Amino acid sequence: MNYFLTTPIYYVNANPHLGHAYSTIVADVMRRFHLLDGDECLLLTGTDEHGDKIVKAAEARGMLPKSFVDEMSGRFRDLWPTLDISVDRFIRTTDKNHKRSVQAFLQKVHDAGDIYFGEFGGHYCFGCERFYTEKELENGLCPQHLTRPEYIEEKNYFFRMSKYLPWLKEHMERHPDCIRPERYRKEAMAMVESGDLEDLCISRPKSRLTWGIDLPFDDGYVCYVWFDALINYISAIGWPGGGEFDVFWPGEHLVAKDILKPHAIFWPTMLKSAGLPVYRHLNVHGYWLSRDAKMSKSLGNVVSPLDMGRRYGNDAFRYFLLREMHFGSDANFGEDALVQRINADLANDLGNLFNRVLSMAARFLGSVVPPRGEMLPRDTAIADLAKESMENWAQLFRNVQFSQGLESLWVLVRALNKYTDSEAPWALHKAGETKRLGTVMQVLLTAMEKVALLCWPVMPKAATRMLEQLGSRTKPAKGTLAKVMASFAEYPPGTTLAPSSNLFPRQEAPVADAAPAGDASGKKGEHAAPDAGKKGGGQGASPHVVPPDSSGDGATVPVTIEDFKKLDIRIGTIRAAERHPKADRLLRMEIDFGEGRLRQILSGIAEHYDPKTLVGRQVCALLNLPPRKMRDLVSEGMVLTAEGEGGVRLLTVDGPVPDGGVVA
Ligand code: ME8
Repeated sequence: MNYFLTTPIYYVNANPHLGHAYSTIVADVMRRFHLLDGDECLLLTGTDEHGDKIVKAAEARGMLPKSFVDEMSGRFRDLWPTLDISVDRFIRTTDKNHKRSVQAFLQKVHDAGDIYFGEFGGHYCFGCERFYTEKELENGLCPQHLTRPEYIEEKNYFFRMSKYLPWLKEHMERHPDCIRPERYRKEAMAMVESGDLEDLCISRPKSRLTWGIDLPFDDGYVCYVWFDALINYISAIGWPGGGEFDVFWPGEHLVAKDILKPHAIFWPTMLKSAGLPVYRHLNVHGYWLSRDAKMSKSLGNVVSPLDMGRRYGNDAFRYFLLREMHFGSDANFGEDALVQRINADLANDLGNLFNRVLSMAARFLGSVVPPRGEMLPRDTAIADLAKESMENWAQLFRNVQFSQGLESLWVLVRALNKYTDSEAPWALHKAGETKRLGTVMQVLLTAMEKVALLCWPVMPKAATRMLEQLGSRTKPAKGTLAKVMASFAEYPPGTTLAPSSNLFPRQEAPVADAAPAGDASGKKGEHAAPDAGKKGGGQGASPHVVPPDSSGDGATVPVTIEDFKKLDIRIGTIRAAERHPKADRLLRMEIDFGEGRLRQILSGIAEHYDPKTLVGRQVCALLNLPPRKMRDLVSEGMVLTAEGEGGVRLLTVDGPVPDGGVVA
């Protein structure tokens, strides 16, 4: 199938911010997903360069509109590749071809008898570039910009939009998924049914504004910026005149709810009047909020997408945006939440899976994939789960439910970590059960290759690295999804694997970010805190010293010496150590802190240390934590560790210290 997707074309009156980046990243994710799904894809974005507010912004910079829009448009165009977004077409409304299309469109609608000349007065918001009715204003202010609109009265051209409203109503009824999620179709339907919609004023007299496209039938007027802008979706693919238009139209659009009305009401009626088919889907997302207010240029509370991409890596940033926002609802942007997601989902779940499996393959198999032996029911259960999880993922991505789609993929990631725990390849290796070890590693690698491919739409670079680390021959390309979903075949024996993997280093919490995370519709706290029981943080497991972060700015949370003194960190000697009988990753230690008794401490270091080698060693531990039960055993503190190249290492002292010695 041919798949044509558009983002809004962004106003060039200010720099791109997180909201623009989100829409364009989502569009890139959808394009990549459809490519894997076998579609011929075309992604269009661009800039909206006409209208009053662009002129005002240019004046404020002391520039002519043309040089101003040239510079600003370039900022948008150049940003997308730096966020790993692959754009196929970039349109500017000042392009000659676009102007020609707009004039052809206007003429067509005029010829159809759908444009008339009349007098009009209304409340005009320069920010929105549109008239508001009294009813639409909130306390006399524009609901988007919270500014007072200007009352303007003038003679103008009008598009007979009201003529097409009964048709539009029927169209929306006949195509229940034309606007999704459903709540926005309902909202659009309510607008149509309200009886408040009037004909659309589509011109501005040149006496007031010259920065626009001339009306073909009256050179005293320029075209209203929204009428001009919407036509970009077809001018960019060659309308009128065939070419890509014939191949790719009807396409689908992606917008935020701020511009629902022009896309749900103006645009389909314009297309109908011009005798053109309506888009397939209008996909509408919510707002990124910053401290509970819509992030917007005019409110000045914006987050720079480039900063976030640089600080945390594009893949992690993109993952966060797609996972955190339930498509259609609002979400608060918080750097704290971003760090939590990176640590929980990417470092603890996905990154850990790759690192432990590849490290074990290096240690036990010389990084060469062995053949697969007999599949036991617990192995086929993983194959079944992989199939189910991939099918759910694909269905949810098709329906623009990205957060849920990622969650269904993570069901598999987490199951693979559990499978590793329960099959304990290290124990199989020790017991010399080579065949079974081969099968377990095979199951893991086959499933991990699928996970890597499915990560590609959201995290293209990390997914490519994962596939490389797996020595995979699978390439993310047109139609790959069907091949990967078709079977759970043996992973090619003899493949050489990377010896280890460090895809997503753990991140530290940002310095000061009070913004709460979660869904602004009220569903807060959706993001999981790093799960102490799984690995990593938390008492009894190991709080790792974070390895130096190449992408980060090295920021830490400042504390006072008083804060530090609250921590009771001491040196003790390990008197006994053994594996936790019920948790493969945990070791149980009895440690002497000179208290006249031994303390039991559990730590998630079983993969990295043979318990026998630990007895007699001195370690550092944090003691004043409340006791915590982990798989039936109580841990009375937490030994400190650091994450090194070859795995987790215990913190110790470089000479003997009396047990109970205070770390200060
Ligand atoms: O409206 N959260 O341009 P625009 C999520 N030129 N998305 C956001 C956002 C936020 N806080 N802020 C902006 C225009 N966006 C017109 C469009 S289309 C024919 C003409 C994104 O620069 C979102 O996609 O104001 C929203 O719809 C768009 O930017 C508005 O961009």
